[in-house]
Amino acid sequence: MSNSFEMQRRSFSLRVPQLLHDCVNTTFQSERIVPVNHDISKYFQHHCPTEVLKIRSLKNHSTKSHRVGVVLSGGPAPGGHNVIAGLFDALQQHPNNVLIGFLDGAKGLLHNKSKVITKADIDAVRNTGGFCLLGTGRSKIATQNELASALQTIQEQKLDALVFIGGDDSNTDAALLSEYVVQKNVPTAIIGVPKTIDGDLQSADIAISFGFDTACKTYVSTISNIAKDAISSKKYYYFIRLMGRIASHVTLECALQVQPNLAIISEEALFQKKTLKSLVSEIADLVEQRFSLHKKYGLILVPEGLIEYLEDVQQLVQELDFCMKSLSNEETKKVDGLSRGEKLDFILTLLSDGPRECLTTLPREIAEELVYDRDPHGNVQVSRIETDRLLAILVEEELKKRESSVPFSYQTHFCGYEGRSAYPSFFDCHYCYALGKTAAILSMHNMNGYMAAVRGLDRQVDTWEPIAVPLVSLMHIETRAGISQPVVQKTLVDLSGPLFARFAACRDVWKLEDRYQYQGPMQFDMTQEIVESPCISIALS
Ligand code: FBP
Repeated sequence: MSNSFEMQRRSFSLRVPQLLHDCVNTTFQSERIVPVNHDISKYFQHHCPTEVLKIRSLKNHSTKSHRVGVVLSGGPAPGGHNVIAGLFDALQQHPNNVLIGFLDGAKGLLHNKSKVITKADIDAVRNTGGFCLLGTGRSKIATQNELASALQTIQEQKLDALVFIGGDDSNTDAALLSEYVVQKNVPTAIIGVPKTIDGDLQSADIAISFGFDTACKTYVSTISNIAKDAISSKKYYYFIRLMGRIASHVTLECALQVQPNLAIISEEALFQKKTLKSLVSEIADLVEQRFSLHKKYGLILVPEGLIEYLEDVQQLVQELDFCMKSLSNEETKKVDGLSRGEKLDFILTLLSDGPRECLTTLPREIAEELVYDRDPHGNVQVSRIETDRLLAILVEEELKKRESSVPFSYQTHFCGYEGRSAYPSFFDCHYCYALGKTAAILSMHNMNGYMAAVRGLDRQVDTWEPIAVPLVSLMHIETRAGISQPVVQKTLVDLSGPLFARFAACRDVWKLEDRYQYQGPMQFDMTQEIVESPCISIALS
C-alpha cells in the first residue's frame, strides 16, 4: 500500500531564500571579524579563519566540477535529509558534481564506507524524518590516527569538500580536521552544519540548531494530550522527562508553550545550588498547596540532564568515582564478585556523611544502578537514571514522612526518541534545505573551517540570509578526562535572557491555577485526502 502521507511530503515544493536561488553565481565575502579565543588559536596554527562571511553574487563563476562528501553524525534530528537534499540540488547545477555520503557517521569516513547519492535517493527522503539515508553514529575523529584515517579517505575519494552535519562534538571534529588538512597540504574544505534537537549549538549568528523546532513541537503535542488527561481524570501527577542531555532548552520551550504547573530548569537548579532533597521538598509543597485547592493532579516537566546539576548528587558522583577508582586490584576483584545489593552495602561504608545520606535516600534499585553500572571509562552513568520516576518516588516518600493526608498518585513519561526522528516541521524543512544549499556554496568555493548558517529565521523564508561562521569562533577550552582541549561550546539556558524571563514571570500563576495550553499535533501543508482519511482500522472495517 502506498503511503500517501509520505508521498505528499516528498513532493512538497519548498520555498528558498532569495539569496540562494542561484548557488552557482554566488560566493561568500567577509562581513566582519569575530573574536577567537587566544587559547584556541594556539591549536589552529595552520588554519584559523576569523571572519563571518555573507553572501554575494559572482559574475564569472568557475566551471570546475566538485566532489563533495557528507556525514550525518550523532543523534538524529529532523531535517537532516533536507540538508542533504539542499546540498544535492545546489550541486546538481553542474552536471559533473558528485555527492558522496559516508555511512553510519564518522565510522564510514574512517573506514571509507560510502555511497554516491543519486537523485532517486534524494527524492525518496525529501521532507522526511530520521537519518536513514546514510545512518549515523557517535564515532569520533579526535586522535592523530583517526585524523590520518579520515585524511586517507578524503584523498582516496578525491574530495574537494566534506560536510559534517552534527552537534558540538562532530563540529569539534570538523574544526580539528580543517586544521589537519591544511597542515598536510590537502586542499579540501571541511564544513559544519549545526544539528541537534537539544538546541545547545547556538551563537550570536546561529539562532538555533536544526531539529529543535520539530522535537519541541512533537513533545508539546504529547504534553498537551497529557495535560488534557490531567484536567479530565484529575487523579495523577504526571512527571514528564524531556530529552536534552545537558541543556534545558527543550524543557523551557515546551514549558512556555504548554504552561505546566512546574518546569524544572537544570541551569537554574545549579545556580540556586538545589539538592535532590530540596527539590523533592519543593514538589511535595506544591502537591500539598494544590490539594488545599482540591486538586490531586498536576503536570511537571523534568529536563533529562537535571540529576547531574544537583549539588548533593554531584558530590555523591564525585565521591563514588573516587572510591571506585582508588580500590586496590584485590579489592576490585572482591567487589566484582559481590551481588548488586552487597556491593551497594560495601560502597556505603566508604562514603562520607553527605554522599552516604544522598545515596541512602535514593530508591534501592536506583542506588544499585548508580553503584553498579559504569561506562567504558569506569564512570558513574548518572544520565541513565530515570529522573522523572526518581522524583515521583521520592515525593511519595516525602509526603509519607510528613504524615500528610494528601493523596498522591503519579504517572511518568519520557519524551525522547520519537522527537528526534519525527517528520520535520515546516520550519525545519525550509531551514535545513537552506543550510544544505549554503553548505554547497561553501563547498564549491573551498571555504575551509566554516559552519553553514542562516540568519533572520524569524522572518519570511524568502528573506533569510545565508552566512558562514568560523568553527573556531564557536570553541572554548574544556577539560575532558583530565586533558584540556578545544571543543565547540554548548550553549546553556541563559538565566538572564528574555526566554527565561518570560517563563519566570508566569510560572507562579501556572503552579496553582491550571493554565494549560493544548497545542495539538504539528501541522504541515496537507491536502484534504490526508486530513479527511480515517485510520486504517476504520477504513477496512
Ligand atoms: P546529539 O547531541 O548528537 O544531537 O544528540 C542529542 C540526544 O538526542 C540527547 O538529547 C540525548 O540525551 C542523546 O542524544 C541520546 O543519545 P543516544 O542515541 O546515545 O541514546
